[in-house]
Amino acid sequence: SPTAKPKGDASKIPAAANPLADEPTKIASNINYHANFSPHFSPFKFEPEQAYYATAESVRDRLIQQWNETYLHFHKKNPKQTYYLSMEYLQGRALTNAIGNLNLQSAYAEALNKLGHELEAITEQEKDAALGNGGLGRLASCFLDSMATLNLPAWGYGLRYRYGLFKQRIAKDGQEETAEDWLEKFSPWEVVRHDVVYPVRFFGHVQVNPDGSRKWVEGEILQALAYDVPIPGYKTKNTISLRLWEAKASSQDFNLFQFNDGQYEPAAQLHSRAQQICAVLYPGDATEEGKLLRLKQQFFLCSASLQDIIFRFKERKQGAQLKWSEFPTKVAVQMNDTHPTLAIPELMRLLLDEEGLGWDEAWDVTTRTVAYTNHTVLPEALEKWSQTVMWKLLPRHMEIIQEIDKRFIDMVRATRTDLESKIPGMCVLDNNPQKPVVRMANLCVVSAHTVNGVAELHSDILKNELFADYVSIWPSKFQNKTNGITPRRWLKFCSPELSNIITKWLKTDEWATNLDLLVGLRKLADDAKLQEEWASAKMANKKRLAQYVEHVTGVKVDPNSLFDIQVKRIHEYKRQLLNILGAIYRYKKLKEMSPEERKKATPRTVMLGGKAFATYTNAKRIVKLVNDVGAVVNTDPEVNSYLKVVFVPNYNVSVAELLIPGSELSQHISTAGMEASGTSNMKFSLNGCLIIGTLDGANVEIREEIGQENFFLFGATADEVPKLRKDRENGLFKPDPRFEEAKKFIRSGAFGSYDYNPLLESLEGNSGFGRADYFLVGHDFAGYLDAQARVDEAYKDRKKWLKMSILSTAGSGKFSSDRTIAQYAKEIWKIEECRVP
Ligand code: NBG
Repeated sequence: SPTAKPKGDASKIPAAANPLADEPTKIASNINYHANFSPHFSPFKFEPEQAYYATAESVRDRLIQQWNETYLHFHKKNPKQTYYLSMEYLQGRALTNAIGNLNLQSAYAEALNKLGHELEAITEQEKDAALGNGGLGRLASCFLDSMATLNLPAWGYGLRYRYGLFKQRIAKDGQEETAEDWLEKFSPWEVVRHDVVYPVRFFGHVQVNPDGSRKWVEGEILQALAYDVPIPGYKTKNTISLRLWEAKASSQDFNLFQFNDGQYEPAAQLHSRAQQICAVLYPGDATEEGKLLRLKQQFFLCSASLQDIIFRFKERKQGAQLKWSEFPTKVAVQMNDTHPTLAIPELMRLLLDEEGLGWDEAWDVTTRTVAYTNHTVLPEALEKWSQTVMWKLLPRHMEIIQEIDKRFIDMVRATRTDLESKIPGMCVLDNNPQKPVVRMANLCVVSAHTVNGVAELHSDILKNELFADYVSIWPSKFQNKTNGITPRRWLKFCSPELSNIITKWLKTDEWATNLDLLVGLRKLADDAKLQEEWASAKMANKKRLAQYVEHVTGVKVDPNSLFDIQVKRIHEYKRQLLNILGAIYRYKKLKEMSPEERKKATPRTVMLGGKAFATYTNAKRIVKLVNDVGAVVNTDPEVNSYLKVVFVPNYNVSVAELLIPGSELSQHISTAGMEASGTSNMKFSLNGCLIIGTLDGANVEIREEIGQENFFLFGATADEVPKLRKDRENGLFKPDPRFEEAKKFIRSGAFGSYDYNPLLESLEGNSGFGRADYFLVGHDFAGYLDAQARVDEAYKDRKKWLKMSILSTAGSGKFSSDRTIAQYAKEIWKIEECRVP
């Protein structure tokens, strides 16, 4: 068992390299080998940190072995392969996942015991790889896990940011950000490929050759160097790659003459500019510099990846004649949102200018290769790049984009006169002289063979609203692919207690790769014995979480209270404000009750967590408010056994792995129509947590799957939202008195003297969008409180609650990312399994 107390002594275990060791004694020797001979630490120390690195390296040995076999197998079979292009991956920790996928959990636990360590403590040493912001990045990581597990020929490409998503600390004035140094020592999970290097150009100009062909020349050239992170599939040999690019300058770019002359900084100018490219994830883009850097990052990813893809296409021809028309039968490129849109003009440029294809042929190849996933309809998140900046940085690409746009407009004029008036909104370039921009989503829709949304409701909104005009031209281009999550990380490994119970009652552990099997729990949901086991697993997870909460916040929470959790990026549309206003109202009512009345209340622990973008002022005010409310409520002896409000700092993948298994209720309460899908809703539901939520994103489908009687629904629907907003602007909205009461309570100074007026005004007068309560917190408040009252009632009936909890898990089969990825493979990429024998 992984929790057996360590009794071993590393000095008694011989050090021997053996990457394929799979029984405890040999694994221990292999770990010891790394502890002694890897060049990172002094050999005489074997503290948990060294033990972690040595353990990780021993696992990596095996993964490299499997990675090599997989690469060779793909090379030999030469199947069509998918390349997933994403600016973000939220990988989290890798050790538990890797040994779990390799099915070596107990062997490693025992090996570490022999060496005097405990696996659980060792895994805690690992830093989170947070190369992403939120759901979009975590989705990409779940997808990689499923691609490997389904034995698909598929890879991910991304950037190797030096600093990932910032670390969040809660100080007196609210959130503070510090750099997250995930590479501080080194990452044992990456393998640098010194032989995989491509030049990437910026700036320069277009040169016209005597034969009329065009070429992008001069400017500055940086080198893209590949780092491979091996991604093991679950119970399969297939191990795929997440290839991350790092920017470097070459040695010729170092001006030795200048350096010897004492001009140290100019001498290494290009080196320092190269370092900037991959320095941080999503740098703030409020400044011109910031924008240019972000655009450089995007192009860097696209150019390096496409050169690598083309290289592999040629390599795998193995002497046969090169036929470009076959490229789309070997290559599928998936663009994760518009961030990698430059893959389109870059592929066109490589085909036109480097490979000498004609426009029609190059366009045919490109459009049959690329597909686009949209992840948001929020206008401020739809990328638009300044044409001026683009002309400067990527002059040849701008020529190509202009030509794509011109041909699109010509085609519409020639075939669809009825759409003439729609052209200004549909075309790629917005030539408004004040602010000429390139609309990246339009470029994607015009060029991709398939466009998909990430939940049914979201895909419908794309088809009926955002992209409606294109649908009439290309009706079959648009698809839905409801998001999913990997059941390995998000149930099997993060909640072994619950997993074991599920395996025991279903009499199989196959649910980990065939999540639909969970439906077998439905007929058992009333079983008193199962309910008791279920409750005890939940309690164990709640206790573990309570310990963690106390450790990071100092607040003691009662595992017997209802654990109510909302964790996600802080954003007004996600409505953490609705949650905290509800908690404030609850607090006020508890205060007003007599001690007798209070005894009837359902005790709650409300936990919130999430990072606010550093320059998003209202989001930061919300963080501050939650913390201020917590400070008052948690120290109020009259009510604090009935209500606690905790802000869990620095929410990330590892923290999620603790929170989700310990949750009983979670909040997914965005304004309907605004959350494209949500994926944590799926993780909570899979872990037997009930949802209070709106009819938004994937909530709609979750509710369908688990049954409406097991879902606490409230709020306006997406259809109703536009009219409600109008009514609100026209002064037709009558707020529920409870809403007024909660706001007034804040204004009374009950939670301190911080100026909450700007935040409260966003619910009344002018919000950041120039419209009153754009997110309809006021409108939905009453329904929200009523739904919460239903939660309180339901929780009092323990049997009923446990049944609902079991039914949540039972109904979550659809939300496996294995299902999602199988659909992408079949319906968009047209790729097939390629299993390593
Ligand atoms: C996010 C949506 C989420 C969705 C994830 C993954 C962006 C641009 N979009 O609702 O807000 O779950 O993408 O699809 O980050």
